[in-house]
Amino acid sequence: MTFSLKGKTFIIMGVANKRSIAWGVARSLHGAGAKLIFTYGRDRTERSVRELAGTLEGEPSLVLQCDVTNDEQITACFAKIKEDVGLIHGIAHCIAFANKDELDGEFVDTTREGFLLAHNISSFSLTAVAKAAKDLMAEGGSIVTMSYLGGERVMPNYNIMGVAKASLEANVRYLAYDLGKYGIRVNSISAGPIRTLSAKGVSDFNSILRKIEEEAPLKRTTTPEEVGDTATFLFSDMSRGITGENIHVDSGYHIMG
Ligand code: N5H
Repeated sequence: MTFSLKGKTFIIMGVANKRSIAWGVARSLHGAGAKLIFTYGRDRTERSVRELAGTLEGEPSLVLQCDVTNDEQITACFAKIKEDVGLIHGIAHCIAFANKDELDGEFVDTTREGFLLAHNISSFSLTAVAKAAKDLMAEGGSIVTMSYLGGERVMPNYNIMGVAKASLEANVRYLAYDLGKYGIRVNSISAGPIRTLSAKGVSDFNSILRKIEEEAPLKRTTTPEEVGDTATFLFSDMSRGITGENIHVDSGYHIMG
C-alpha cells in the first residue's frame, strides 16, 4: 500500500483563489504525484483557476466549467473528462453557497428560496457529481467533500449552511452505501474555520479564529495544507478501509464541550 498517487487522476471542484481549501487539496495531491483536473462554476473564476493551475509543474491540467446547478453542464463536463482522460480516481468536492443575508440574523427567517439554493449547491451537487463520475471510476475511487462543525452543532450565524452541511454529511453516508460495491469510497472532512473567499465578510471572523487558538487542543487554527493532506490520505490506498466517515481536521476543536 502506498501514499503515492502517481498515475492517478483527480478532479478538484471549487478553487476560487490561492486561499481556497480546494487549492490546498490540489497542492497536496500534486505533491503526491497525481494528475489534476480543475472545474469552476462561475465565468469570473475561470481566469484565477487557470492561472493557479498553470503554476503547477509538469503536464498542464485540464480546466473545465461545471456549474453544479446545471445538469447539462455536469453531463458535458464529465463527458469531456471521459473523452480526454477516460479514467479518474477521485473527486474533491469543495463547493458550497448560501445567500449572504441568510448567514446573519436568525435561522428561523430563512426563506424557501434560500433554503433550497443552499441545499442545491452545497449538498445535492455532491449526489449529482457522484452519479456523473461513477462510471469514470471503473478502477474504484474516492470522493471527498468539505463540511463544517455547524452541520453537527448550532454555530451562531451559520444558519442555513448548518442545515445544508447536515444534509451533506448524510448524503456522504448514503452515497458511501450505494457506491461501496463499486469500490468507490465517500467521505467528508470537517475543517476548522479558514480565512477563504467564502468566509469573507463574516463578521467577527477574527474572534472566531482566536477562540480556536485558545480552546482547541492543538492551540492553533486549521490551514488549507492540513485539510489537503488529509484529503490526500483519503484519496490514497492508506485509507482503503474508510468510507461514510466525517474526519475533523480542526485542531481537535470538536471534542471540546
Ligand atoms: C459560523 C460561521 C460564520 C458565518 C457563516 C459563514 C458561512 C460560509 C459558507 C458559505 C458557503 C459562504 C457563502 O456562500 C458566501 C456567499 O454568500 C458570498 N460569497 C461569494 O459568493 C464568494 C465570492 C464565493 C467564492 O463564495 C462561494 N461560496 O461561492 C462559519 C465560519 C466560522 C466557518 C466557515 C466560513 C465555514 C464554511 O462553510 O465556509
